[in-house]
Amino acid sequence: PAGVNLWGKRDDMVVHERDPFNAEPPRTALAGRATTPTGTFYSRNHGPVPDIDPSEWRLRVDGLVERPLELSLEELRTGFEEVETVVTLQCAGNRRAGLNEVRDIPGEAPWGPGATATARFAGVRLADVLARAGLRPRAAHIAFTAPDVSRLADPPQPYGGSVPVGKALGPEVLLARAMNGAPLPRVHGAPVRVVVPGWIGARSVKWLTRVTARSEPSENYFQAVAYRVPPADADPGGAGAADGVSLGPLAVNCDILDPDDGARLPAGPTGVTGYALAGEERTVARVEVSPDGGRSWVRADLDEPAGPWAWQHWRTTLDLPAGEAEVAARAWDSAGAVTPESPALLWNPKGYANNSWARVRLTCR
Ligand code: MTE
Ligand code: MO
Repeated sequence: PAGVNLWGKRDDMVVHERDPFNAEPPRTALAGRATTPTGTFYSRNHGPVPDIDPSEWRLRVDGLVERPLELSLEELRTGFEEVETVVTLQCAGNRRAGLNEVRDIPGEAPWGPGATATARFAGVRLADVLARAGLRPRAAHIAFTAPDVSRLADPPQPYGGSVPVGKALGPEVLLARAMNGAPLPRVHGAPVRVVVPGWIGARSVKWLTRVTARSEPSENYFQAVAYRVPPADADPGGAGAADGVSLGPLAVNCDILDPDDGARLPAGPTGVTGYALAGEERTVARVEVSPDGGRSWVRADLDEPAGPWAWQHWRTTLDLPAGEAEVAARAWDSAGAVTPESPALLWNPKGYANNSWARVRLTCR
């Protein structure tokens, strides 16, 4: 059955593409929940979803290591300490729709606010597996490879990417086998995926089969060409794309999750909630919300995060007059970075990393 819930997702997912499967939940489905039910979690795929027999699956660990490894699922499970971390994943294309309003972005889906979500991931630390293999001194990057082949890469190429060794050795980086207390679903990377907290979702490689220690970043299309912010005048996907800056750590971001954009509601005191996420090694310091498109601001109350790598929900009450209202939100992180007002300065040909002020338009009666 080719329904929108083909992959166990809720019926009201916004499906950008069926094959490869790309879908996000409506924003209100993410509101007020520390973790996101798996059926609500966005799914971002560049190729067909592999169907891997767990008993056949092996993880190769090779490259600049003293002892190359080949691990079965059982060896991974029994040979290393089991850990669990609550992690917010965020696609670099989250909120691309806001950049599309500045200038058209051909060839990339107009993702809304829902290409981000939070789950409890369980597995083993990548650092422990790398310690078993023994990194050689020249190892500076850890590359991940998966079997799913994307037709976008020219020539077609399996998915991959890399992170610098300093990040790969962080205790938060997981080879995850479980999500929200259940075995990883197929669409989320079964049997094993990487989870790189605080970095763009693209580095959290699903259906992981190979971990390679290298002196240079991965040459995979999704590291070397895509997931870069090219010069603004570059032809998307064309020769200039690889000149851009490679995206890694997430910048502070913030969005309004309830009420929904376009909602009609009674005038008067109105509860407004959303999330803020500070990337890599930073925390959310402050969230402010505006009832009038950014002319005046109130400070929102921040919930405790479910862990150091998870988003924080915020809430406030605004007194909204009858008529049209634009509610905006902005956030600061612990390094003093703030989400920028306008998406115009952020526009880039692939539409990545929109962290401009969140805005929803409401009609109040
Ligand atoms: N891993 C593989 N093998 N293939 C992919 O297409 N997509 C990446 C990443 N890992 C991808 C992948 C991107 S761009 C994101 S944002 C996350 O997976 C999405 O993870 P999810 O589908 O579990 O939400
Ligand atoms: Mo992504």
